[in-house]
Parts: sequence; structure tokens; C-alpha cells
Amino acid sequence: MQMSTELDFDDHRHVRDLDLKIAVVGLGYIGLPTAVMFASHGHEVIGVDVLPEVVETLARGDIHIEEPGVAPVLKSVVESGSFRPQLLPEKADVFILSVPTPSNDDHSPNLGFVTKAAESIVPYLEPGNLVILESTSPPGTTIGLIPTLERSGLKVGVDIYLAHSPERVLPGRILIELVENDRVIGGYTLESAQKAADLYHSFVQGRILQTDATTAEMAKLMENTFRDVNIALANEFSRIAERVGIDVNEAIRLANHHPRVNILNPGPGVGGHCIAVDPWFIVDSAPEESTLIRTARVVNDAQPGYVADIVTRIVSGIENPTVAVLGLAYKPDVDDIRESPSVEVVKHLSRLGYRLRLHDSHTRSEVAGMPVYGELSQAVSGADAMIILTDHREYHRLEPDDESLSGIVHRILIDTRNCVNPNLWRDAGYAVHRLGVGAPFMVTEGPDLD
Ligand code: SAJ
Repeated sequence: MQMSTELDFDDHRHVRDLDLKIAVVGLGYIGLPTAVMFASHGHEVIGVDVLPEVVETLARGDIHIEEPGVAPVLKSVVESGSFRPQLLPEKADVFILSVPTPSNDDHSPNLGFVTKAAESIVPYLEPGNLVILESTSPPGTTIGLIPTLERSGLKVGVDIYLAHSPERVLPGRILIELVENDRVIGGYTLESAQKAADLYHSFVQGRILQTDATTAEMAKLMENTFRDVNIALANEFSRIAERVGIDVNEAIRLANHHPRVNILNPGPGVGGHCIAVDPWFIVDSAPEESTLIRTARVVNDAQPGYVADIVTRIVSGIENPTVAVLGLAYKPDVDDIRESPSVEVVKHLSRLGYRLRLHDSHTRSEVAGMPVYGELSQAVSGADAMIILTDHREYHRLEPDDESLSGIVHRILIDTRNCVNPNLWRDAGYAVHRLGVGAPFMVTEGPDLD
């Protein structure tokens, strides 16, 4: 079906009076905030999760994820009875599937959770129901659910409505972005798209953009692929900068003054469950056409090893060096260390035989069998070098004479996130090495003509 019209609503109709019963299947980082959002906007919401401990925690009004702002809303919707977590679905007007779509080891998409979620709602489907897939999915996944849904005896597009509405919110800002971001809705039919658009108007204040389901799937994948390719370009520029002897950060800052250029930032790699995964869904769908996308993935995946090589060069003169690793989360100011490039760097350094002391005040997990210290002084004490891998706000604010750094043995700082002011640290006696900076990049004195 071709639906090229982009219908958007100038009047943000808030259809609180719809008062629907909505079952949200999958109560993770996206499903839970979405469910409580609907529950706090006039709908009756059933939250479904296969994990009993998640259901029990939520039923008490407690939360199992860290995401600003969600806990108080959850508490109030549990208390008011508009949100009910449970293990199995039940009859409802709308079913929203919000389950993970991970990659297999060979990077092929693993749609097992989506299939199971779709199967789980089949016994409860009734004429007039709307089914929405929110999980980020390879092109064709939504319409691929039709045979499963039709096991209910109902015809999709005739008896029930089907749409894809990819989430596109940023962890750490989910509640804000659910409301403010524009939302793409892909319908199997025009009517399906319209029904889903009406529903999301309950809380979305951004524009609602309608299209067909497969285009919506691709639009979401293209957003994250755009970012991945752009970060790969920045990482490649940083290697080139080291070779030609310039500061890549300075060059990027200058290039971005061009009104149509926006280069992203180099770093130790790309983490999270989205940007490093989604491009592979496109590669899997069209391998021969995806050479650039595949290459970008390879460049970004190689970055932790590249950073480990830099460390090796820098500490090579020190016997049995101990390296303090600053920042393990996959991005600044979050606690999430899954798929984190910092963890990959730690594994590389550990394989190379270095003694490591890890710091991250946002997470208390173990990494590669090593404790993660919450106090910086614990990690730095006795270290021969420090490396910043995640640009948590606290590292930006760190000063070389900070009490927590007094236990460092050799004053060596490696900054992979353009986090510190190098002159400040050099003045304090530190040897500062920055990713993407080849020395020397500026002649500060005139040539000696004697
Ligand atoms: N990174 C860089 N350099 C940069 C920007 C990011 O190295 O210039 C790294 C980060 O350190 C991190 C990784 O990329 O390791 C990804 O972080 P991110 O903040 O760019 O994105 P995510 O994965 O937290 O969330 C993305 C978002 N997508 C886009 O910005 C296009 C979000 O809106 C999506 O909802 C989310 O993926 C998703 O669920 O798909």
C-alpha cells in the first residue's frame, strides 16, 4: 500500500474523552513510560510483562528502571487504579507491543520477542481493536505480523486495525520527549494510521506524521543510522587528525560553523541498544546496497580497540601500569552500562594485562569481574594514568588539584571525550593526551632563525 500523504494536525486534539482500555505489552524503558503516560491521560491501562518480579515491583508502585520523572507518575496511576501491571493480557481496545528487538551474534535481527508478544494477544483480540507495534523493527515486520494476528479469526485492515509507531525518545529525557517529539505513525491502512494518530494525540504535543507501516519502520532505522554514520565519520576524522597533526575537536568546531554542516563527536565507540544495533537491520534487509552503513558500523566497533592501543603507547614506559578508568556508562549521566564502549575498552585493557581501577558514580555494577568504585579517590589511588571514557558532567568539572586525585602516581591523563581543558591540566604537571589530537597542532613561537 502506498500512503504518500503526510497528514498532520495543526490543532493538537487531546482526545482525553476517548477513554480507551489499552494493554501495553513489555514494560521496559519505553513500554513503562508510554503506559503511565496513557494512564495519566484519561485511559485505563493494563501493563503486561513476562517477568513476575517486574510486575510485582510495579504493582507496589515501585519502579525497576532509572528514568527521570517516571516514578511519581507511576505511583499516582497505580494508586488511582488507572494502571494495572499483570503477567497476561486481557481484552482491550488497543494493544501496544513494546518489546526488545535485539540483534543475534551474526547481527541478524532477533524478532522472537515481537512474535511472542503478538501471539500473546491473539486470544484477546476483538473486532474494532487497534494493534500498534512500537518496537524498532526491520522493514516489513509490522505487516509480517498479519498472519499471527489473523489466527484470531479476524481480518487485519477489515476487522482490526494495525499500525507501527516507532518510539524515538532519548533515554534520560523520555517523559519530555514522549510529549514534545514529533511522532511518525505508519498504518497498514489509512484508517489504522488515523486511529493510532487519534490515540497518541492523548499526550503528544509534537506533530503526528502519518505514512505506511514499512516507511515508518525505515524512517526510524534511518534516524539512528544517520547518527551512526556521522559518528563513524567523526571517529575517522579523529584518526586522520592524529596523523596530520591537528586537533579534530577544533576542526569540527570550525567546520560546524558552516550553516549546512553538523559533524558529531569522536569518542571510544558507539553504545546503547539502538544506534549500534539498528543499522544492522537495514544491512540485513538490503546487504548489497548497504556498504556505507556496514562500514560505519565496522569503524565504530573498532574504536574501543583503537583507544586501547593509544593507552598501550602511552603507558609503555611504565612497569606493570595501573590505569584508572573514568566512566563506564554508554553515555553521559546515565547508569546504563549495557553495550557500553567503555566496557569494551576495559575488556581490551584487561586482556592486555593492565591492572585497572574503575570509577562511575552512576552505576554500582561489576565490570569484567572488577568492582566499580563510586568514589573517584578509590579508583585513582595508586594509578599510573587516568582515562576518561564517558563524559559524565562530573569529569567536565574536575580540576587537576582536586583532593580526590591526590593518590595518583604518574600524572597522565587520557581524554577520549574532549572533556577537559588541556592547558589547565598541563599547567598542573599532567601529561595530557586527547583522542583526535596530533601534536603539535599550533606553532606558538616563531621559528628560531639563529
Ligand atoms: N556518541 C558519540 N558521539 C556523538 C554522539 C553520540 O560517540 O557525537 C555515542 C554516545 O556516547 C553513545 C552512543 O553514541 O555511546 C549513542 O548515544 P546517543 O545519545 O546518540 O543515542 P541513544 O542510543 O541514547 O538514543 C538514540 C536516539 N536516536 C537519535 O538521536 C537519532 C533516540 O532518539 C532513540 O529513541 C534511541 O536511539 C532509540 O531507542 O532508538
